[in-house]
Order: sequence, then structure tokens, then C-alpha cells
Amino acid sequence: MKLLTVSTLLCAMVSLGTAAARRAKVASNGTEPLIPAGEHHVAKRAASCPSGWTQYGNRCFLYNNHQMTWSQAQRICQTINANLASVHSYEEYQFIRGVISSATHESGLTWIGGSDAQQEGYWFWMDGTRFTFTQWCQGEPNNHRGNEHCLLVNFSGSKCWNDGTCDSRFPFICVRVI
Ligand SMILES: [Ca+2]
Ligand SMILES: [Ca+2]
Repeated sequence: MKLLTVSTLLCAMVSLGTAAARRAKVASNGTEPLIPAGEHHVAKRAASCPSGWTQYGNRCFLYNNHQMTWSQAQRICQTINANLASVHSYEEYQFIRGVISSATHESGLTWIGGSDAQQEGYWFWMDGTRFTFTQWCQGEPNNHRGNEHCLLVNFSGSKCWNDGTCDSRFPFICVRVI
């Protein structure tokens, strides 16, 4: 008899607990909320870059110090859902130079995603954005020996842009949109 009483009491407690939990899930207007309380802050949190990437606006940049041809570099960027970087303003170019120098403590030649390999003089960015801003060095792009179709930054003392031979090997910078 005593055991039965305890058992009945336990059942009642579990039942009450379940009812309380259900009441908590029902919103004040009587409908089930689409997003459980407590998860709202996840939906509202601003998007940010993956660990190790550096954010500028709504894009994330990643420096890779492996020496690669321009095409190898682009392929590596694609494996991490990115492209070789595009640049759209002087401020963004200085930011990218900062990403390079903070990783290497110098301003070395680095591939980004500009190329005129399809047709000489027609420059495109690999990420499909418009090629409008440029920071070419004086006399560049010169398509030296008719064989320069890929974009190098940090060229010469002015740290401007040069068209280089795509088969040369340099570190590179990937970009992805948040
Ligand atoms: Ca060229
Ligand atoms: Ca050149």
C-alpha cells in the first residue's frame, strides 16, 4: 500500500512537470512559437568570418603562404568555398596589404584574383565582381614578352600591381562573402 502511494505520487509529479513544460512552449496567443525561446539571439547575431579569416565589410580574407602558380592558388581557394581575392577600393587594398604584412611581417609579392588570360587586356576578377578599381604600377600591366596574365600585388617599391607570369609561384589571398 505504501509503495502504491509513492508510485501514484511520482506519476502525478511527472504529469505536472510535462504540463508545465508544454505551457512554457505555447506562446501568449496560444500558438506554438516558430523559434523556441532562447534561440532568438542566434538568429539575430551578425554574421562573422570563420576562425582564421579576417573580415572587411561583408567579406572574409585568408592569406596562404604556400608558393603556388596562380591557377593552383585559385583551385585551393575553391576548396574552401572561396576565390582568389578581388579588390574594389584603395582602402580595401591597404587592408589586404595589412593582412599580408601581419601574417609575414613583410610586404611580399602575392597573387590575387585578377586575370586577362582569356583575352589580352580584358581583366576580370575570379569571383565574378566588376574589375573597376586598379592600382597598377607605372608602366603596368605591360604583358612582358606577351606572357603576363595574372595579378600580383606588393610589386616594386610603390607596392602597386603588376601583371606577372601565371606559372610563377607566390603566396596568395582568398576571399569569400560572409
Ligand atoms: Ca596579359
Ligand atoms: Ca608586368
